[in-house]
Amino acid sequence: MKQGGSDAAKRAAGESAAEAVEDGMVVGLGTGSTTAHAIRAIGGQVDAGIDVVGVPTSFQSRELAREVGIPLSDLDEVSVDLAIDGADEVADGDLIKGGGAAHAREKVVDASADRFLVVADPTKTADVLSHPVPVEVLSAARTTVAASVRDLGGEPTLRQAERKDGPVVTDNGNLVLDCEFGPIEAPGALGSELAGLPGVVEHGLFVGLADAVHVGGEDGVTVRE
Ligand code: ABF
Repeated sequence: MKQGGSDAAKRAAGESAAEAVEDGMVVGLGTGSTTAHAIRAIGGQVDAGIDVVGVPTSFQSRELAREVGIPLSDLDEVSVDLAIDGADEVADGDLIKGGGAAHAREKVVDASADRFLVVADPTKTADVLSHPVPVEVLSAARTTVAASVRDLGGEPTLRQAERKDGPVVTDNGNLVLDCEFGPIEAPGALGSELAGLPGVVEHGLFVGLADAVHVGGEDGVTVRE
């Protein structure tokens, strides 16, 4: 995951996107350190009296939202007006996500939202997507999916836990293959190929889903619609 961005840039992006939250909204709460700034800002809005319900995308975002006092629900009960979420890489509004292994739930929530805002620092932006694509797979499918990824021209690596004592296991109980494809000139086509492989739960290519990208920087925030 690209993590070179400053905390100030991440904060600027997160707080900028949180300004789009309005009284009465249901807000999708993404995952990662940039979105965490948005969640804290929304918590401040709740403290100030705004009526908001959050739909978390991960254990991490659920815990933070609880900590800052955002009432929570899920997609069985509510529909999302606005989702705010981070990315590992952004190019022309398309994203690679999943550095936190939460991209399956993130995609469900982000894609369901009436409006989806991406929050990022300048180190995440690129002309062409080229970050490894995280692919969440059923444990039983890790070898067959890895072979299919190689057939598609990619190089898969099973994501290991930071302590190196075993693989990363997602909130859904699955494994993650980080798939290096080099520059991805046709992310929609690659996403369709990956989605069609038996045993793939979800991949981290988010194509055509974002409505705007808030990029924080030294001189303020640039919003790319
Ligand atoms: C989630 O967190 C992911 O989909 C993405 O991989 C990551 C971004 O984290 P950060 O904002 O900490 O760079 O949004």
